[in-house]
Amino acid sequence: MSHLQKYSLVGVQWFVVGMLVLLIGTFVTSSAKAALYVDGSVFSDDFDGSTFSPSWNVTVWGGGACTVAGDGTAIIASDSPLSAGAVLWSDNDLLSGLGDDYGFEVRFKVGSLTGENATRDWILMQGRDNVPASGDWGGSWNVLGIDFRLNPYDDDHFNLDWWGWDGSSRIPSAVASGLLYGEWHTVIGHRKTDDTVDIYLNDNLVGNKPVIWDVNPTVLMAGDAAGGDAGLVTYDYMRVGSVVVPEPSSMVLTFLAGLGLMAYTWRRRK
Ligand SMILES: [Ca+2]
Ligand SMILES: [Ca+2]
Repeated sequence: MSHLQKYSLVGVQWFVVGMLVLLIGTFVTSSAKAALYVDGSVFSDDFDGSTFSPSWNVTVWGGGACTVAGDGTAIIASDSPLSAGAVLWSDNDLLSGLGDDYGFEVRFKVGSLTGENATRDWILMQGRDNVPASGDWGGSWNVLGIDFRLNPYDDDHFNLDWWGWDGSSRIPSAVASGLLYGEWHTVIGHRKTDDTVDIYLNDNLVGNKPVIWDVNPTVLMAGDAAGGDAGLVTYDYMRVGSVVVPEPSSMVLTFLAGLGLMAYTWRRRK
């Protein structure tokens, strides 16, 4: 083998090693990005089985319905008329003792949404201080901590909003616009020690809001509680607990493994 052929072969080997390291690094980086999640240590419901978790109270009226579909999902429906209602709300102390670093996560799919006005919106996942009594939304209650809402955008899309009607004609603010009906979406709210909430939509950070009233909630709630809206939303799961943030250590390990591989190749060549 001539010197020229030998050097050419060495070049190919280094190129292959370099490409391998690059590929593995890219794979690890992309999979690490998707790993942010809420562990469900405070509350978790995957809607398996045929009945709701005993932590939920179910209230429907005017033709609304809350059902466990038997395929690991829950369906909350108030398609028609607008005056129909359907809500899940937890026992009053479900979320007691959350501390100042916790998260909410929900995976859901929207079938339809109708809103009569800007203040009437679908409650995707919300914190409260209490729910007075079954079917009675008057009395003393407050939206606290975190409040994700859904509103219609056009025939095929909806908006993810923050902090909707709370007894004072509050208009929710849009966090993300133009989400597709019929597709699964995952929303995470990470309440941090700086008293703000990082909002993630499908693994992307899309907003940061102050903790509502700077107070932690004790009640969890979801659905249509208003006369001026309607909809059909399928829930895959809801979780409350610690936010697990991906660690960069896997990147470092990949880099070290790449270095080791190169050193081994170099030693064999000598
Ligand atoms: Ca309604
Ligand atoms: Ca599920």
